[in-house]
Amino acid sequence: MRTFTKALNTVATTVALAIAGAAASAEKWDMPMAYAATNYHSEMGVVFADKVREYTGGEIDITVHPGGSLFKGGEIKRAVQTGQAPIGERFMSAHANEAPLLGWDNLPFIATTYEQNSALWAAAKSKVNAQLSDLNLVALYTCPWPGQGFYFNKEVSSSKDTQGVKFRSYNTATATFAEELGMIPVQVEAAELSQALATGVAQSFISSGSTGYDRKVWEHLSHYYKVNAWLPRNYVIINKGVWEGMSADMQAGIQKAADETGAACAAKSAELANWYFEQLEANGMKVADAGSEFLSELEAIGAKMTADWLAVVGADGQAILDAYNAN
Ligand code: PCA
Repeated sequence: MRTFTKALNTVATTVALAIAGAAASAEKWDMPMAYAATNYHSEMGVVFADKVREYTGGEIDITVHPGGSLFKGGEIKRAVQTGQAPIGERFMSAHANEAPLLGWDNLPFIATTYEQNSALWAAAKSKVNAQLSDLNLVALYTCPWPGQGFYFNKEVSSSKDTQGVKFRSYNTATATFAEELGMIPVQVEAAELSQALATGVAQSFISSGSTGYDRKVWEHLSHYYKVNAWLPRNYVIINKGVWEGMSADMQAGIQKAADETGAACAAKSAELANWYFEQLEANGMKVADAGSEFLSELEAIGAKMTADWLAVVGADGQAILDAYNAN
């Protein structure tokens, strides 16, 4: 009996040690994300982490840090490039100031529906990946925001109403857009948007219903004009050295998690797009299509911005648009 108990104890100890061993050898990754914890992008980040744990047999254990809490939105790319964080999530076209090609999804009125946006992504993907490789990054999945429109604190029917308005931009392209409308841009992270509106740093911005909802902008603003100017994407990026240092099996597990999460995230975005508008309305905002005069001004500015982007990016940019238009 005593021997049997002893044997059992030995087995138990061995099992416990094996479990402890697996846990100790699990690699822990911090994943900074830029947007609100309750936003679907961040919730999908958690889904991704869970899938990675599952598909790598527990070997990679990702902790998600949403809302710019570990690194601010503007710092995430550098953190991943330099390996301060192995992996992170950010808004792709925020990086177009350094690598203009990454503004492919920020071209006004080129792809204004989810379907068109995914066709444009299919046309852009290999060029984007080549660009990212030069930046020491690999994209694991991308996920679109709903269509972009304008928030104001008053009725706006043309650029006559936008002169001198302080505008929160989220990248270079949106700053240019604002300037063309006579507005004064200042770049502010989504995480700091409520404060910027409360203190009068900004009186207007372009975004989806999603960010207006997350930041409760009805406390400061009154009108949303639907434009669907573009559907920009967030992406989850991993340090290239970390990625290349992994076994093919681990890479396959992570890529499977990424593919599934990217698809689920895009579906969630489409599912929520109108719901966000309903929430803005329920909280007292007037949500309407942009008027025809305003819209035609926006389209003229958009055409100029696309031409400018092509001039800067060159043949690779033209190849993306040609491939997209060939469909
Ligand atoms: N929300 C983000 C980017 C695009 C969007 O819809 C923001 O406003 O920062």
